[in-house]
Amino acid sequence: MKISILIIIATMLILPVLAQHCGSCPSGAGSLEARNPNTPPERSQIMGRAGAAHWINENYYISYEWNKTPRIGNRILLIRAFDKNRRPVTNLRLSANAYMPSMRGAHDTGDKPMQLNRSNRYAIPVNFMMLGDWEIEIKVNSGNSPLGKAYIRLNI
Ligand SMILES: [Cu+2]
Repeated sequence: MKISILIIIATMLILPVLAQHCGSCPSGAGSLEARNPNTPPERSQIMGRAGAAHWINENYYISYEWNKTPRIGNRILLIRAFDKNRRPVTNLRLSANAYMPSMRGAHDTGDKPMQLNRSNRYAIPVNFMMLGDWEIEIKVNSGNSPLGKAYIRLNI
């Protein structure tokens, strides 16, 4: 009897702590890293929702947005990069490859450099020519050193 009460009390104390992590962040390990870059457990490479911070390594994070809601047709993928002090970073090199995971090879764009635009966003056009599952693989490099990859998954 006493033990079960202790368990209930312990659960009540732990639950709010767990809920904090999931309150306003996307699912996956990436969301935890966004809050605490010093203790990365397993680094998910799948990015969460648009606008959310996604840590590439312990020093840099990126966030993405689309110029318009992705549907059939051309869209522009825009990515901003920041250092761990939340300062915008423009000296990294980003590249992107867009493809349909269920149709690999059919219309992969290939790994293409993203262009830094005047609003300090790395930009690349993506042509969604078919309904279905899409994925964009983003590579982040500092000079010639790869820092990490990130993946945007979506359904058109
Ligand atoms: Cu296709």
